[in-house]
Amino acid sequence: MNAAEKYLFEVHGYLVIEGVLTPDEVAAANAAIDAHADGIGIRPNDLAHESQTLQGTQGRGDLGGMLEWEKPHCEPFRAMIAHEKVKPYLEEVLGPGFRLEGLGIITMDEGAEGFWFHEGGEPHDRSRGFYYRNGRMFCGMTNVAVQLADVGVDDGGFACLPGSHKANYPCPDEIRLYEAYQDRMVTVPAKAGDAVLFVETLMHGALPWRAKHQRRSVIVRYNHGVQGESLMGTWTPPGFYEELTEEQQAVISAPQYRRESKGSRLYG
Ligand SMILES: O=C(O)CCC(=O)C(=O)O
Repeated sequence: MNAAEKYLFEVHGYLVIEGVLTPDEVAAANAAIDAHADGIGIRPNDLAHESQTLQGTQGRGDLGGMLEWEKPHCEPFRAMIAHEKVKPYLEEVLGPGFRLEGLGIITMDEGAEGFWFHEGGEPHDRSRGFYYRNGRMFCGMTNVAVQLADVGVDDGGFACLPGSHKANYPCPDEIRLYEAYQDRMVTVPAKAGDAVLFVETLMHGALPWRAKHQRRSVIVRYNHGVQGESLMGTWTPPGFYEELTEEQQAVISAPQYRRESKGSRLYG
């Protein structure tokens, strides 16, 4: 993560990482989704809430379970969880030993409804925090949205209020519902293969999808190494654990504490 990227991520709460996947890798992921398309669950138009501006003619689609799909279809998604082009960014914002919280695919066909703007730092949720201290950023849940289809300027899809990860006042409902100050929200144009890195505490949602082609976005969720948001009782490895590389295994291991500070020779 270079100095310009760090600056922009700290100020805005998100960043586009270009060219994470090659065209062949995008094609393999899309072929895997096509083969599992009957598993896409279309939501019952429940994400726009009562917003008049986020309404759509149909719900968005959700698809999961990709890490357990049969080979070769699980492979493009297993390759995403500890991707060498993304790891340096996650290490910078989450620290060493960052963990995977989960991943899922969002699909939107033309006319699909948007998603009300949620998160935004208020109320404060310690698993979704963001702060800067001792010369570096510390993030709670952080997402990498790998785009499997182009997102044009007017297509809709993921949108956010830049800088809202540092908000303190409660956000008025008319802003969350995209009924006021709409020009303050930004969508994030990207090419298939690019990834949008964003901290979950950034206020974000989605605008209705306007493009003819299907939106496909793989949301890969991470947290720092000591956070296990949904873990209770004993951690057990998933059935496919032994098929993963060491780096992939590391991101799905149990939460663990790793000392980061080298500020004093006593910590050396
Ligand atoms: O990309 C989107 O459609 C919204 C995703 C979202 O709200 C989330 O990941 O929490």
